[in-house]
Amino acid sequence: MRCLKCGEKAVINMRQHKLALCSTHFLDWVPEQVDRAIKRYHMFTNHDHLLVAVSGGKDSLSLWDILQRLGYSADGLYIGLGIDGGVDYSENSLRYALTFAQEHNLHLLVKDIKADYGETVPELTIRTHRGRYKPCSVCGLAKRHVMNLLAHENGYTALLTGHNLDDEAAILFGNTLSWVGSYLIRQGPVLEADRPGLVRKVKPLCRLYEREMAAYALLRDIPYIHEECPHAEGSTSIYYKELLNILETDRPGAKLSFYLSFLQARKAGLFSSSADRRADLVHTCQECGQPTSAPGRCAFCRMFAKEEDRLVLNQLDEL
Ligand code: Q46
Ligand code: ZN
Ligand code: ZN
Repeated sequence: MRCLKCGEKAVINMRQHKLALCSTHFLDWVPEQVDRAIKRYHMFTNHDHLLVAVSGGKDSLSLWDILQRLGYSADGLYIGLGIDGGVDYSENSLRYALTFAQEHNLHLLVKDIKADYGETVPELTIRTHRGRYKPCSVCGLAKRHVMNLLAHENGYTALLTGHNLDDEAAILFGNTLSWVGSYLIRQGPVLEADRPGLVRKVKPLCRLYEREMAAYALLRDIPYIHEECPHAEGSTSIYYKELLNILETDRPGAKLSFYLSFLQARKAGLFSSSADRRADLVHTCQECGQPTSAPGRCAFCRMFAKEEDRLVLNQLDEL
């Protein structure tokens, strides 16, 4: 297979675009696609103060690399979740994030959940009602909270995550299977900061396939953590990705069109904004000051409430 642009040997064939490219042209094509998405969805401009959520994986590190190549200046944020899983997962992923930051002369903020709030994600999972059997639910809540809090406190105007098309299509598939209107209305490349205290969240890689991001990291020689989080094993999102991959094999472009058609339908008003549960974020957490849906403490602060408070909250939970 030959590169469509120069005739050299192709390193990747993207059937959904009917496009085969050599290494040089592929490494130019990826940032072009990202820049196009940034502009098409009005994600941010050079005047924004950008913070990239960096996990040490291929997507977030590649995103940071692409932003630098495109001339955007962005800081990174690594959140230590305290996940070991027999593979030192959090420690190793931090190492990759730090190495990348040092090599590229970038600024990385590091926040550790245990050091700052007293418990790791696995410890919280065992203790809390929310976490019982579901580390990802505790983890997701903690990550969203800490990311927003830090971005807000430090004056960042956009928070960037490395979600790729496979991630987005799998989330969309899950939300569609259960028709969760409040999630569907909010899914997209940009989540506006439409409440005081929230920072706008954007996903510049949302149109790029996972395999394209893996190829990019490999060809750019970006060292990253190859292991999946040990808690991801057996997750529904991985199952949905596998299902969508079967579909994609038979019908190249199916994932992309599933996602893009959804965005079009949403733009055309197919989903009612009355389903947006963020409209309920009218209260301010008495502990951390972030927006929340009920008076008193937000879900995150309740999760980390002191022992005596926990007893009361657990009793309330059980009512
Ligand atoms: S890190 Fe956290 Fe993921 Fe691990 S515990 Fe689940 S949510 S799988 S992206
Ligand atoms: Zn070429
Ligand atoms: Zn709070």
